[in-house]
Amino acid sequence: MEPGRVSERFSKLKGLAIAVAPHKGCGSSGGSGKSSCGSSAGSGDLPPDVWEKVKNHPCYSEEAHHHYARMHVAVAPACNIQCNYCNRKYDCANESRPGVVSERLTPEQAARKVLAVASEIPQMTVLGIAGPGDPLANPDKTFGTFDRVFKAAPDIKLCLSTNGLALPDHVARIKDFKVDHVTITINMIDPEVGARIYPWVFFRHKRYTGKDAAKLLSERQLEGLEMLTQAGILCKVNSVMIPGINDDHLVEVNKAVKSRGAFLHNIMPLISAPEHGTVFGLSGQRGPTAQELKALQDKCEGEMNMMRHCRQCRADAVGLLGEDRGAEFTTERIESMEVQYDAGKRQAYRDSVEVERSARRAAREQELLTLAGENSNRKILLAVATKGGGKVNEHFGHAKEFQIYEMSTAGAKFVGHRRVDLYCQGGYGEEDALAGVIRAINDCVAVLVAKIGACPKEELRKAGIEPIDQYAYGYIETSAISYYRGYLERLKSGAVADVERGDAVIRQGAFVEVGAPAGQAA
Ligand code: CLF
Ligand code: SF4
Repeated sequence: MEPGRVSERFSKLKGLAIAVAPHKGCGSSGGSGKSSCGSSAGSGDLPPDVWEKVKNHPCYSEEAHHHYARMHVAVAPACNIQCNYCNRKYDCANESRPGVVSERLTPEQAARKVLAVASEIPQMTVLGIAGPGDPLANPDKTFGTFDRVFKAAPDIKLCLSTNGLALPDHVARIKDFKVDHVTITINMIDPEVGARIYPWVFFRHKRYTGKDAAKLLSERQLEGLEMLTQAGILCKVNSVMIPGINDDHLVEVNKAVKSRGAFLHNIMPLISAPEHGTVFGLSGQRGPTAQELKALQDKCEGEMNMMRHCRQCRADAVGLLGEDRGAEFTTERIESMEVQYDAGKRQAYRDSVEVERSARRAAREQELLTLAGENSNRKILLAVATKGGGKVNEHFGHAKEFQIYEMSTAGAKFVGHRRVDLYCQGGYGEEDALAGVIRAINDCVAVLVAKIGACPKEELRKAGIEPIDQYAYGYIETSAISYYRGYLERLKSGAVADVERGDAVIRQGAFVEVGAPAGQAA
Protein backbone atom coordinates (compact mmCIF):
# COMPACT_ATOMS: atom_id res chain seq x y z
CA MET A 1 0.00 0.00 0.00
CA GLU A 2 1.28 3.48 -0.86
CA PRO A 3 1.89 5.89 1.96
CA GLY A 4 -1.27 7.61 3.06
CA ARG A 5 -3.52 5.21 1.12
CA VAL A 6 -6.11 3.31 3.01
CA SER A 7 -7.87 0.03 2.36
CA GLU A 8 -11.23 0.01 0.63
CA ARG A 9 -12.97 -0.87 3.87
CA PHE A 10 -11.21 1.86 5.75
CA SER A 11 -11.80 4.39 3.00
CA LYS A 12 -15.42 4.48 4.15
CA LEU A 13 -14.06 5.82 7.39
CA LYS A 14 -11.72 8.29 5.75
CA GLY A 15 -12.21 11.70 7.24
CA LEU A 16 -13.28 10.21 10.53
CA ALA A 17 -9.63 10.13 11.45
CA ILE A 18 -9.95 13.82 12.11
CA ALA A 19 -13.59 13.85 13.15
CA VAL A 20 -15.50 12.12 15.89
CA ALA A 21 -16.90 8.80 14.77
CA PRO A 22 -20.48 7.97 15.68
CA HIS A 23 -20.88 5.37 18.38
CA LYS A 24 -21.67 1.89 17.18
CA GLY A 25 -22.31 0.44 20.61
CA CYS A 26 -20.47 -2.64 21.81
CA GLY A 27 -19.25 -5.35 19.52
CA SER A 28 -18.36 -8.76 20.86
CA SER A 29 -14.96 -7.50 21.84
CA GLY A 30 -16.05 -3.96 22.54
CA GLY A 31 -16.49 -2.32 25.88
CA SER A 32 -19.73 -2.65 27.70
CA GLY A 33 -19.81 1.00 28.60
CA LYS A 34 -19.48 -0.10 32.19
CA SER A 35 -16.40 -0.27 34.27
CA SER A 36 -16.28 -4.01 34.75
CA CYS A 37 -12.66 -4.24 33.66
CA GLY A 38 -11.60 -0.99 35.19
CA SER A 39 -13.16 -1.97 38.49
CA SER A 40 -12.80 -4.97 40.71
CA ALA A 41 -16.18 -6.34 39.75
CA GLY A 42 -14.71 -9.52 38.28
CA SER A 43 -16.58 -11.06 35.37
CA GLY A 44 -19.35 -8.43 35.61
CA ASP A 45 -21.53 -8.71 32.55
CA LEU A 46 -18.75 -9.62 30.12
CA PRO A 47 -19.57 -12.35 27.61
CA PRO A 48 -17.99 -15.65 28.78
CA ASP A 49 -15.53 -15.77 25.86
CA VAL A 50 -14.25 -12.27 26.68
CA TRP A 51 -14.03 -13.02 30.42
CA GLU A 52 -12.04 -16.13 29.57
CA LYS A 53 -9.53 -13.94 27.72
CA VAL A 54 -9.19 -11.27 30.40
CA LYS A 55 -9.61 -13.08 33.69
CA ASN A 56 -5.92 -13.99 34.04
CA HIS A 57 -4.52 -10.91 32.27
CA PRO A 58 -3.23 -8.40 34.82
CA CYS A 59 -3.62 -5.42 32.49
CA TYR A 60 -7.03 -6.23 30.98
CA SER A 61 -8.66 -6.99 34.34
CA GLU A 62 -8.09 -4.86 37.44
CA GLU A 63 -9.29 -7.76 39.54
CA ALA A 64 -6.71 -10.08 37.93
CA HIS A 65 -3.81 -7.73 38.66
CA HIS A 66 -3.98 -8.61 42.34
CA HIS A 67 -3.16 -12.24 41.49
CA TYR A 68 -1.38 -12.45 38.14
CA ALA A 69 1.88 -11.17 36.73
CA ARG A 70 3.18 -10.24 33.31
CA MET A 71 6.63 -10.20 31.85
CA HIS A 72 8.13 -8.25 28.99
CA VAL A 73 11.11 -9.28 26.89
CA ALA A 74 13.14 -6.51 25.29
CA VAL A 75 13.61 -7.93 21.80
CA ALA A 76 12.49 -4.93 19.73
CA PRO A 77 15.06 -2.10 19.71
CA ALA A 78 14.12 -0.13 16.56
CA CYS A 79 11.31 2.38 16.19
CA ASN A 80 9.61 3.88 13.15
CA ILE A 81 8.30 7.10 14.69
CA GLN A 82 9.49 9.76 17.11
CA CYS A 83 7.38 10.81 20.09
CA ASN A 84 8.23 13.99 21.96
CA TYR A 85 7.99 12.11 25.25
CA CYS A 86 10.59 9.54 24.24
CA ASN A 87 14.35 9.51 24.33
CA ARG A 88 15.64 6.53 22.36
CA LYS A 89 18.17 5.77 25.06
CA TYR A 90 15.23 4.91 27.29
CA ASP A 91 12.36 2.42 27.28
CA CYS A 92 9.40 2.99 25.02
CA ALA A 93 7.13 5.39 26.86
CA ASN A 94 4.18 3.64 25.19
CA GLU A 95 4.38 0.84 27.67
CA SER A 96 7.18 1.69 30.01
CA ARG A 97 8.40 4.42 32.18
CA PRO A 98 11.66 6.04 31.18
CA GLY A 99 14.49 3.77 32.25
CA VAL A 100 17.17 1.99 30.32
CA VAL A 101 16.55 -1.62 29.39
CA SER A 102 19.06 -3.75 31.22
CA GLU A 103 19.60 -6.25 28.40
CA ARG A 104 18.38 -6.67 24.85
CA LEU A 105 17.62 -10.25 23.96
CA THR A 106 17.54 -12.45 20.88
CA PRO A 107 14.31 -14.42 20.33
CA GLU A 108 16.10 -17.57 21.57
CA GLN A 109 17.28 -15.87 24.76
CA ALA A 110 13.87 -14.31 25.25
CA ALA A 111 12.03 -17.63 24.94
CA ARG A 112 14.37 -19.25 27.46
CA LYS A 113 13.85 -16.33 29.83
CA VAL A 114 10.07 -16.72 29.55
CA LEU A 115 10.25 -20.41 30.44
CA ALA A 116 12.64 -19.69 33.32
CA VAL A 117 10.33 -17.04 34.76
CA ALA A 118 7.23 -19.20 34.23
CA SER A 119 8.85 -22.07 36.09
CA GLU A 120 9.69 -19.86 39.10
CA ILE A 121 6.69 -17.51 39.11
CA PRO A 122 3.44 -19.44 38.53
CA GLN A 123 1.56 -16.12 38.73
CA MET A 124 3.12 -15.11 35.38
CA THR A 125 0.38 -15.64 32.81
CA VAL A 126 1.21 -13.10 30.09
CA LEU A 127 4.20 -12.44 27.87
CA GLY A 128 4.13 -8.92 26.44
CA ILE A 129 6.45 -7.44 23.85
CA ALA A 130 6.48 -3.70 24.31
CA GLY A 131 9.81 -2.34 23.26
CA PRO A 132 12.20 -0.81 23.93
CA GLY A 133 11.29 0.40 20.40
CA ASP A 134 8.19 -0.69 18.50
CA PRO A 135 7.56 -4.46 18.26
CA LEU A 136 6.15 -4.17 14.74
CA ALA A 137 9.18 -2.21 13.54
CA ASN A 138 11.06 -5.42 14.50
CA PRO A 139 8.58 -8.03 13.23
CA ASP A 140 10.95 -10.98 12.83
CA LYS A 141 12.29 -10.67 16.36
CA THR A 142 8.82 -10.14 17.79
CA PHE A 143 7.08 -13.00 15.99
CA GLY A 144 10.16 -15.23 16.32
CA THR A 145 9.83 -14.88 20.09
CA PHE A 146 6.08 -15.46 20.11
CA ASP A 147 6.45 -18.57 17.96
CA ARG A 148 8.98 -20.14 20.32
CA VAL A 149 6.97 -19.35 23.43
CA PHE A 150 3.67 -20.54 21.99
CA LYS A 151 5.19 -23.90 21.06
CA ALA A 152 6.88 -24.42 24.43
CA ALA A 153 4.26 -22.99 26.79
CA PRO A 154 0.82 -22.66 25.20
CA ASP A 155 -0.81 -21.62 28.51
CA ILE A 156 1.01 -18.26 28.39
CA LYS A 157 -1.05 -15.48 26.81
CA LEU A 158 0.74 -13.45 24.15
CA CYS A 159 0.41 -9.70 24.19
CA LEU A 160 1.75 -6.93 22.00
CA SER A 161 1.98 -3.16 22.29
CA THR A 162 2.55 -0.95 19.26
CA ASN A 163 2.42 2.63 18.07
CA GLY A 164 0.24 1.28 15.24
CA LEU A 165 2.10 2.64 12.20
CA ALA A 166 2.95 -0.81 10.84
CA LEU A 167 -0.08 -2.53 12.37
CA PRO A 168 -2.35 -3.00 9.32
CA ASP A 169 0.46 -4.94 7.60
CA HIS A 170 0.70 -7.43 10.45
CA VAL A 171 -2.85 -8.21 11.55
CA ALA A 172 -2.95 -11.56 9.73
CA ARG A 173 0.34 -12.60 11.33
CA ILE A 174 -0.86 -11.47 14.76
CA LYS A 175 -3.88 -13.74 14.38
CA ASP A 176 -1.82 -16.65 13.05
CA PHE A 177 0.56 -16.42 15.99
CA LYS A 178 -2.36 -16.52 18.46
CA VAL A 179 -1.62 -13.09 19.91
CA ASP A 180 -5.02 -12.26 21.34
CA HIS A 181 -4.29 -9.00 23.16
CA VAL A 182 -2.97 -5.94 21.33
CA THR A 183 -2.39 -2.45 22.69
CA ILE A 184 -2.18 0.57 20.38
CA THR A 185 -0.96 3.89 21.70
CA ILE A 186 -3.29 6.53 20.26
CA ASN A 187 -2.70 10.04 21.54
CA MET A 188 -4.75 11.94 18.96
CA ILE A 189 -7.08 11.68 16.00
CA ASP A 190 -6.50 15.29 14.93
CA PRO A 191 -3.28 15.91 12.94
CA GLU A 192 -3.04 19.45 14.38
CA VAL A 193 -2.73 17.89 17.82
CA GLY A 194 -0.53 15.09 16.51
CA ALA A 195 2.00 17.51 15.00
CA ARG A 196 2.73 18.73 18.54
CA ILE A 197 3.44 15.19 19.74
CA TYR A 198 5.20 13.52 16.78
CA PRO A 199 7.98 15.35 14.92
CA TRP A 200 8.25 12.60 12.30
CA VAL A 201 7.25 9.10 11.22
CA PHE A 202 9.16 6.82 8.86
CA PHE A 203 6.99 4.77 6.53
CA ARG A 204 7.93 2.72 3.44
CA HIS A 205 11.37 4.32 3.06
CA LYS A 206 10.08 7.85 3.45
CA ARG A 207 10.13 10.32 6.32
CA TYR A 208 6.99 12.38 6.98
CA THR A 209 6.88 15.41 9.25
CA GLY A 210 4.33 17.77 10.78
CA LYS A 211 0.63 17.25 10.11
CA ASP A 212 1.33 14.81 7.25
CA ALA A 213 3.14 12.53 9.69
CA ALA A 214 0.36 12.75 12.27
CA LYS A 215 -2.39 12.17 9.69
CA LEU A 216 -0.66 9.10 8.30
CA LEU A 217 -0.06 7.71 11.79
CA SER A 218 -3.65 8.32 12.89
CA GLU A 219 -5.10 6.67 9.78
CA ARG A 220 -2.90 3.63 10.19
CA GLN A 221 -3.68 3.33 13.92
CA LEU A 222 -7.45 3.46 13.41
CA GLU A 223 -7.30 1.13 10.43
CA GLY A 224 -5.26 -1.37 12.46
CA LEU A 225 -7.66 -1.12 15.39
CA GLU A 226 -10.64 -1.85 13.15
CA MET A 227 -8.92 -4.80 11.51
CA LEU A 228 -7.96 -6.30 14.86
CA THR A 229 -11.40 -6.02 16.42
CA GLN A 230 -12.95 -7.52 13.31
CA ALA A 231 -10.51 -10.41 13.64
CA GLY A 232 -11.75 -10.98 17.21
CA ILE A 233 -8.54 -9.77 18.89
CA LEU A 234 -9.00 -7.88 22.13
CA CYS A 235 -7.64 -4.33 21.83
CA LYS A 236 -6.62 -1.86 24.44
CA VAL A 237 -5.81 1.73 23.57
CA ASN A 238 -3.18 3.57 25.58
CA SER A 239 -3.16 7.37 25.53
CA VAL A 240 -0.61 9.62 27.17
CA MET A 241 -2.31 12.63 28.79
CA ILE A 242 -0.31 15.75 27.94
CA PRO A 243 -1.85 18.83 29.61
CA GLY A 244 -2.43 21.70 27.21
CA ILE A 245 -1.82 19.50 24.16
CA ASN A 246 -4.22 16.56 24.08
CA ASP A 247 -6.01 16.51 27.46
CA ASP A 248 -9.40 17.78 26.25
CA HIS A 249 -8.94 16.01 22.91
CA LEU A 250 -8.65 12.57 24.54
CA VAL A 251 -12.43 12.55 25.07
CA GLU A 252 -12.76 12.57 21.26
CA VAL A 253 -10.09 9.87 20.99
CA ASN A 254 -12.07 7.80 23.48
CA LYS A 255 -15.23 8.03 21.37
CA ALA A 256 -13.35 7.22 18.16
CA VAL A 257 -11.66 4.10 19.55
CA LYS A 258 -14.79 2.83 21.24
CA SER A 259 -16.70 3.13 17.98
CA ARG A 260 -14.05 0.94 16.36
CA GLY A 261 -14.40 -1.81 18.94
CA ALA A 262 -11.60 -1.09 21.45
CA PHE A 263 -12.20 -3.07 24.63
CA LEU A 264 -10.34 -0.91 27.13
CA HIS A 265 -8.90 2.63 27.26
CA ASN A 266 -5.84 3.34 29.38
CA ILE A 267 -5.19 7.06 29.85
CA MET A 268 -1.74 7.42 31.42
CA PRO A 269 -0.04 10.52 32.80
CA LEU A 270 2.83 12.02 30.83
CA ILE A 271 6.11 11.23 32.55
CA SER A 272 8.36 14.13 31.77
CA ALA A 273 11.45 15.22 33.63
CA PRO A 274 14.43 17.16 32.23
CA GLU A 275 16.83 14.34 33.14
CA HIS A 276 15.04 11.99 30.72
CA GLY A 277 16.30 14.19 27.88
CA THR A 278 13.02 14.14 25.97
CA VAL A 279 11.65 17.08 23.97
CA PHE A 280 8.84 17.48 26.49
CA GLY A 281 11.17 17.01 29.45
CA LEU A 282 13.57 19.68 28.20
CA SER A 283 10.81 22.12 27.25
CA GLY A 284 9.24 21.95 30.70
CA GLN A 285 6.00 20.29 29.54
CA ARG A 286 4.32 19.15 32.74
CA GLY A 287 2.37 15.98 33.39
CA PRO A 288 -1.14 16.00 34.89
CA THR A 289 -1.91 16.06 38.61
CA ALA A 290 -3.67 13.07 40.16
CA GLN A 291 -7.02 14.85 40.16
CA GLU A 292 -6.67 16.05 36.55
CA LEU A 293 -5.98 12.47 35.46
CA LYS A 294 -8.90 11.09 37.46
CA ALA A 295 -11.28 13.76 36.12
CA LEU A 296 -10.44 12.83 32.53
CA GLN A 297 -10.73 9.11 33.23
CA ASP A 298 -14.09 9.70 34.92
CA LYS A 299 -15.28 11.74 31.92
CA CYS A 300 -14.43 8.90 29.54
CA GLU A 301 -15.78 6.12 31.75
CA GLY A 302 -19.36 6.47 30.56
CA GLU A 303 -18.08 5.64 27.09
CA MET A 304 -16.12 2.46 27.76
CA ASN A 305 -14.04 0.44 30.22
CA MET A 306 -11.18 2.48 31.61
CA MET A 307 -7.92 0.97 32.81
CA ARG A 308 -6.70 2.75 35.93
CA HIS A 309 -4.14 0.29 37.26
CA CYS A 310 -1.40 0.73 34.62
CA ARG A 311 2.10 1.01 36.11
CA GLN A 312 3.77 2.31 32.92
CA CYS A 313 6.18 -0.55 33.28
CA ARG A 314 9.57 -1.13 31.73
CA ALA A 315 10.05 -2.97 28.45
CA ASP A 316 11.80 -5.74 30.43
CA ALA A 317 9.56 -5.76 33.52
CA VAL A 318 8.87 -9.05 35.32
CA GLY A 319 6.33 -9.68 38.07
CA LEU A 320 3.06 -8.36 39.41
CA LEU A 321 2.23 -4.88 38.12
CA GLY A 322 3.95 -2.51 40.51
CA GLU A 323 6.82 -4.85 41.32
CA ASP A 324 9.82 -5.57 39.16
CA ARG A 325 11.67 -8.84 39.58
CA GLY A 326 13.67 -8.40 36.38
CA ALA A 327 16.99 -8.27 38.25
CA GLU A 328 16.43 -11.90 39.37
CA PHE A 329 16.40 -13.09 35.75
CA THR A 330 19.55 -11.84 34.07
CA THR A 331 20.77 -13.69 30.98
CA GLU A 332 23.76 -14.92 32.94
CA ARG A 333 21.58 -16.40 35.66
CA ILE A 334 19.11 -17.90 33.22
CA GLU A 335 21.88 -19.65 31.33
CA SER A 336 22.98 -21.37 34.52
CA MET A 337 19.42 -22.27 35.58
CA GLU A 338 17.86 -25.66 35.20
CA VAL A 339 14.56 -24.67 33.64
CA GLN A 340 11.71 -27.01 34.48
CA TYR A 341 8.46 -25.87 33.02
CA ASP A 342 5.76 -27.40 35.19
CA ALA A 343 2.31 -26.89 33.63
CA GLY A 344 0.65 -28.75 36.52
CA LYS A 345 2.10 -26.40 39.15
CA ARG A 346 0.93 -23.41 37.12
CA GLN A 347 -2.59 -24.82 36.77
CA ALA A 348 -2.69 -25.49 40.53
CA TYR A 349 -1.89 -21.83 41.16
CA ARG A 350 -4.69 -20.71 38.84
CA ASP A 351 -7.11 -23.07 40.63
CA SER A 352 -6.12 -21.60 43.99
CA VAL A 353 -6.77 -18.09 42.65
CA GLU A 354 -10.29 -19.10 41.63
CA VAL A 355 -10.98 -20.27 45.20
CA GLU A 356 -9.56 -17.02 46.60
CA ARG A 357 -11.55 -14.96 44.11
CA SER A 358 -14.82 -16.57 45.17
CA ALA A 359 -14.05 -15.99 48.85
CA ARG A 360 -13.12 -12.37 48.20
CA ARG A 361 -16.26 -11.72 46.14
CA ALA A 362 -18.51 -13.32 48.76
CA ALA A 363 -16.92 -11.27 51.56
CA ARG A 364 -17.34 -8.06 49.53
CA GLU A 365 -21.01 -8.77 48.76
CA GLN A 366 -21.68 -9.52 52.41
CA GLU A 367 -20.02 -6.29 53.54
CA LEU A 368 -21.85 -4.27 50.88
CA LEU A 369 -25.17 -5.29 52.45
CA THR A 370 -24.21 -3.19 55.47
CA LEU A 371 -24.38 -0.06 53.29
CA ALA A 372 -27.87 -0.88 52.05
CA GLY A 373 -29.67 1.73 54.21
CA GLU A 374 -27.16 4.54 53.52
CA ASN A 375 -28.14 7.37 51.18
CA SER A 376 -25.16 9.70 51.60
CA ASN A 377 -23.66 11.34 48.50
CA ARG A 378 -20.30 11.69 50.23
CA LYS A 379 -17.44 10.12 48.30
CA ILE A 380 -13.98 9.76 49.81
CA LEU A 381 -10.65 8.38 48.61
CA LEU A 382 -8.71 5.78 50.59
CA ALA A 383 -5.07 4.77 50.08
CA VAL A 384 -4.20 1.10 50.63
CA ALA A 385 -0.81 -0.55 51.17
CA THR A 386 -0.82 -3.97 49.51
CA LYS A 387 1.67 -6.40 48.05
CA GLY A 388 -0.92 -8.45 46.18
CA GLY A 389 -3.67 -10.99 46.71
CA GLY A 390 -6.29 -8.23 47.11
CA LYS A 391 -5.40 -7.78 50.79
CA VAL A 392 -4.24 -4.99 53.09
CA ASN A 393 -0.94 -6.74 53.64
CA GLU A 394 1.91 -4.24 53.30
CA HIS A 395 3.64 -2.23 56.04
CA PHE A 396 3.45 1.53 55.58
CA GLY A 397 7.22 1.86 55.60
CA HIS A 398 7.73 -0.86 52.98
CA ALA A 399 5.16 0.41 50.47
CA LYS A 400 6.53 1.42 47.07
CA GLU A 401 3.06 2.46 45.99
CA PHE A 402 -0.44 2.91 47.40
CA GLN A 403 -3.61 1.76 45.66
CA ILE A 404 -6.40 4.32 45.67
CA TYR A 405 -10.08 3.42 46.14
CA GLU A 406 -13.02 5.75 45.77
CA MET A 407 -15.69 4.98 48.36
CA SER A 408 -19.38 5.62 47.94
CA THR A 409 -22.56 3.88 48.99
CA ALA A 410 -22.11 1.74 45.86
CA GLY A 411 -18.95 0.25 47.41
CA ALA A 412 -15.22 0.42 46.74
CA LYS A 413 -13.99 1.36 43.28
CA PHE A 414 -10.33 1.14 42.30
CA VAL A 415 -9.34 4.51 40.79
CA GLY A 416 -5.55 4.44 40.60
CA HIS A 417 -2.26 4.02 42.36
CA ARG A 418 0.49 6.35 43.53
CA ARG A 419 4.15 5.47 43.41
CA VAL A 420 6.27 6.66 46.33
CA ASP A 421 9.81 6.43 47.63
CA LEU A 422 10.26 3.89 50.38
CA TYR A 423 9.67 5.53 53.75
CA CYS A 424 11.59 2.93 55.72
CA GLN A 425 15.24 2.63 54.64
CA GLY A 426 17.41 0.18 56.56
CA GLY A 427 15.10 0.23 59.58
CA TYR A 428 14.84 4.03 59.84
CA GLY A 429 12.13 6.37 58.60
CA GLU A 430 13.16 9.02 56.04
CA GLU A 431 11.53 12.40 56.64
CA ASP A 432 11.82 13.48 53.01
CA ALA A 433 10.23 10.24 51.85
CA LEU A 434 7.37 10.71 54.31
CA ALA A 435 6.70 14.18 52.91
CA GLY A 436 6.63 12.60 49.42
CA VAL A 437 4.14 9.94 50.54
CA ILE A 438 1.87 12.60 52.03
CA ARG A 439 2.00 14.61 48.78
CA ALA A 440 1.15 11.45 46.80
CA ILE A 441 -1.93 10.55 48.88
CA ASN A 442 -2.92 14.06 49.93
CA ASP A 443 -6.39 13.65 48.40
CA CYS A 444 -7.14 10.62 50.62
CA VAL A 445 -9.01 10.65 53.93
CA ALA A 446 -7.20 7.59 55.32
CA VAL A 447 -4.49 5.05 54.55
CA LEU A 448 -5.09 1.35 55.29
CA VAL A 449 -1.91 -0.54 56.17
CA ALA A 450 -0.84 -3.83 57.75
CA LYS A 451 1.42 -2.01 60.22
CA ILE A 452 2.72 1.49 60.86
CA GLY A 453 5.07 3.14 63.35
CA ALA A 454 4.16 5.87 65.83
CA CYS A 455 6.14 8.62 64.08
CA PRO A 456 4.59 8.37 60.59
CA LYS A 457 1.17 7.89 62.24
CA GLU A 458 1.53 11.25 63.92
CA GLU A 459 2.70 13.04 60.76
CA LEU A 460 -0.13 11.55 58.71
CA ARG A 461 -2.68 12.70 61.28
CA LYS A 462 -1.23 16.22 61.18
CA ALA A 463 -1.73 16.15 57.38
CA GLY A 464 -5.37 15.13 57.86
CA ILE A 465 -4.86 11.51 56.69
CA GLU A 466 -6.04 8.86 59.15
CA PRO A 467 -3.60 5.91 59.51
CA ILE A 468 -5.61 2.67 59.89
CA ASP A 469 -4.04 -0.68 60.79
CA GLN A 470 -7.10 -2.42 62.24
CA TYR A 471 -7.79 -4.22 58.92
CA ALA A 472 -4.34 -5.81 58.66
CA TYR A 473 -4.40 -8.80 56.24
CA GLY A 474 -8.11 -8.35 55.50
CA TYR A 475 -9.55 -8.12 51.97
CA ILE A 476 -9.12 -4.61 50.60
CA GLU A 477 -12.68 -3.95 49.46
CA THR A 478 -14.30 -5.49 52.54
CA SER A 479 -12.01 -3.44 54.81
CA ALA A 480 -12.57 -0.25 52.80
CA ILE A 481 -16.37 -0.63 52.94
CA SER A 482 -16.20 -1.23 56.68
CA TYR A 483 -14.03 1.89 57.16
CA TYR A 484 -16.38 3.95 54.96
CA ARG A 485 -19.45 2.84 56.90
CA GLY A 486 -17.77 3.94 60.14
CA TYR A 487 -16.72 7.21 58.48
CA LEU A 488 -20.32 8.01 57.53
CA GLU A 489 -21.43 7.25 61.08
CA ARG A 490 -18.77 9.58 62.47
CA LEU A 491 -19.83 12.27 59.99
CA LYS A 492 -23.41 12.00 61.18
CA SER A 493 -22.36 12.20 64.83
CA GLY A 494 -20.04 15.14 64.14
CA ALA A 495 -16.97 13.16 65.26
CA VAL A 496 -15.28 14.01 61.93
CA ALA A 497 -15.68 17.15 59.82
CA ASP A 498 -16.72 16.98 56.17
CA VAL A 499 -13.62 18.58 54.65
CA GLU A 500 -12.75 18.34 50.95
CA ARG A 501 -9.20 17.11 50.41
CA GLY A 502 -6.70 18.80 48.09
CA ASP A 503 -4.96 17.51 44.96
CA ALA A 504 -2.12 14.97 44.91
CA VAL A 505 1.12 14.67 43.02
CA ILE A 506 1.90 11.95 40.47
CA ARG A 507 5.47 10.91 40.99
CA GLN A 508 7.73 11.52 38.00
CA GLY A 509 10.09 8.71 37.07
CA ALA A 510 10.51 5.18 38.19
CA PHE A 511 10.86 3.74 41.62
CA VAL A 512 14.55 3.25 42.28
CA GLU A 513 15.26 -0.10 43.89
CA VAL A 514 17.51 0.34 46.92
CA GLY A 515 20.89 -1.04 45.96
CA ALA A 516 19.97 -1.50 42.28
CA PRO A 517 22.90 -1.28 39.93
CA ALA A 518 23.20 2.03 38.08
CA GLY A 519 21.10 2.10 34.95
CA GLN A 520 18.43 -0.27 36.25
CA ALA A 521 15.92 2.44 36.77
CA ALA A 522 15.43 5.98 35.61
FE1 CLF B 1 2.69 -5.78 28.71
FE2 CLF B 1 1.07 -3.99 27.86
FE3 CLF B 1 0.56 -6.52 27.37
FE4 CLF B 1 0.29 -5.54 29.79
S1 CLF B 1 1.89 -3.94 30.17
S2 CLF B 1 2.27 -5.40 26.58
S3 CLF B 1 -0.89 -4.95 28.02
S4 CLF B 1 1.36 -7.42 29.22
FE5 CLF B 1 0.06 -3.21 31.46
FE6 CLF B 1 2.44 -2.28 31.88
FE7 CLF B 1 0.42 -0.61 31.73
FE8 CLF B 1 1.25 -1.83 29.63
S5 CLF B 1 0.73 -2.15 33.29
S6 CLF B 1 2.43 -0.39 30.79
S7 CLF B 1 -0.86 -1.62 30.26
FE1 SF4 C 1 9.70 5.97 21.71
FE2 SF4 C 1 7.82 4.13 21.70
FE3 SF4 C 1 7.32 6.57 20.65
FE4 SF4 C 1 8.94 4.83 19.42
S1 SF4 C 1 6.73 4.57 19.79
S2 SF4 C 1 9.35 7.00 19.76
S3 SF4 C 1 10.02 3.83 21.12
S4 SF4 C 1 7.71 6.09 22.80
